[in-house]
Amino acid sequence: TKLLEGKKGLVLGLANDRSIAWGIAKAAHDHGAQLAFTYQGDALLKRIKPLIDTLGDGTLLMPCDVTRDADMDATFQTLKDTWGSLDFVVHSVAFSDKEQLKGHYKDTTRENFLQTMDISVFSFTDVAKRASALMNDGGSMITLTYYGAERVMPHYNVMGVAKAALEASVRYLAADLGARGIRVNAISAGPIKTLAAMGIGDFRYILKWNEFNSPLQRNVSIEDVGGSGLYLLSDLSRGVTGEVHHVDSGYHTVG
Ligand code: 0WD
Repeated sequence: TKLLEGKKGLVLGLANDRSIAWGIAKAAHDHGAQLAFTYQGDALLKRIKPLIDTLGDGTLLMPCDVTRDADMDATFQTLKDTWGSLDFVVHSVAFSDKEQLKGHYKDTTRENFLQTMDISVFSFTDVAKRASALMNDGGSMITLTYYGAERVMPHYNVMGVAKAALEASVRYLAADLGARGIRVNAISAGPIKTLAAMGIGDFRYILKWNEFNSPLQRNVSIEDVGGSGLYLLSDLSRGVTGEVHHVDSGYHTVG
């Protein structure tokens, strides 16, 4: 059976075929979902258009920098005009100056702290508010987080602080939207070699460390995250909200 047949979902944060967003989008598409994607700027369009084309007709593609209200307004207006309603959201967006994803957390600047929080935390709250307005029959929203929210990880710094705030937002949003049958959860993914991850200091070492030390003795793939994303987006997880679900080969149990 197709778990998302007849459902319509918005995916934010697709940069290329290594993106976690792509792993989740593929799983959702395989299970019958109709998808809309946003991309951050024209530079990304060239890379993601061929990916989107593999999903067939009816897929929407819209430019959207999540820090710009005008872009967010336009994105949700298009969704409203084209689809009229929405069933799920995948938020897979984060950013911090890579000069500050190494060295010490204490050296984070005010400017980068605020930008990191704006793109990586507030954007999910903003999207949740706007998307929930289009969810007439319940819904499911997921965002992506990392273990650096719970424990100090080398070089993760301000992004760890942002992910802690993101995880807290998941709980508050779950409480705000639960009465309408809208569920809000996070996936805490293990390290995966993506564009964003390559900006983190010593990332290759972190990958090796997780591979050797996690219970499953391997790193996770975007397909692994896709499977768990599918569960959280579908009715299989209808009793689950406000949860941070670890898809990390079990690393959080030992690390
Ligand atoms: O190890 C990893 N890769 C993990 C990633 C482990 C655990 C969690 N995550 C999280 C990330 O923090 C992020 O929230 O998963 C999410 C997706 O990240 P990804 O798939 O690892 O990375 P990537 O493919 O680069 O997608 C993130 C995208 C950006 O890519 P770049 O590399 O260009 O920064 O987020 C988008 C952008 O496309 N993005 C924005 N989108 C709209 N407006 C903005 C913005 N202002 N800034 C970044």
